[in-house]
Amino acid sequence: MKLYATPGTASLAPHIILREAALPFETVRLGVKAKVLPDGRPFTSICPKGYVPALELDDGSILTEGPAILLYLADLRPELGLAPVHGTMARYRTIEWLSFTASELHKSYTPLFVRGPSDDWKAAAQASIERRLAWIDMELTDREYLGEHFGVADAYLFTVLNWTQFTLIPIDRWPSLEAYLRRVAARPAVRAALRADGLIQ
Ligand SMILES: N[C@@H](CCC(=O)N[C@@H](CS)C(=O)NCC(=O)O)C(=O)O
Repeated sequence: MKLYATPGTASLAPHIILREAALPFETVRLGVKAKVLPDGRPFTSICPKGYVPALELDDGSILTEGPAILLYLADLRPELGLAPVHGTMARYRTIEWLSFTASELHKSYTPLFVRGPSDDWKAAAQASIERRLAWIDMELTDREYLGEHFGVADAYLFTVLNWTQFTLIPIDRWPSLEAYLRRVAARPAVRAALRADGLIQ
């Protein structure tokens, strides 16, 4: 498999799961702005959506959308429990978290990182993120991970929460959230992914 990835972006989540599951993969690194393949073709020639993460499967087909990629990878190694078994309530809870992270959190960060949005828009995005962080902090009060143990929803939530350090949002306002970030960041596979992406030394 090939993971098309841009360091520091949402592609960190499947990168973490590939390493947690010890699956064989190679990474194709793309720039933040110019997404050009190593052979010079535009990334859109193989992935018309033009964004990461994208996973090239062994049959050459491309799977996109972070939550779909994460569940696909977890299901390749079901014995590891990175996603709960099909048909269980725990599986739906995982999908609930993935969906929340994608639609309520991930995209709220975008106005904080790109040029163009007005100050009002940025302030509204930040206020929305802060409301979500306060709720997540409450949810994490008495648990280590989102499910019974570390899984795909944690990889995605960690990836997005990790962007908070590049904003003016003071994460130490939410102690359970801060502790959760430290806990996930300490996992060997997460450290390896962060290191490979140049995000830590
Ligand atoms: N809906 C996509 C969104 C992925 C996404 O927002 N990717 C960003 C990086 S965090 C990206 O590659 N943006 C570049 C672009 O849209 O051109 C998913 O859930 O995977």
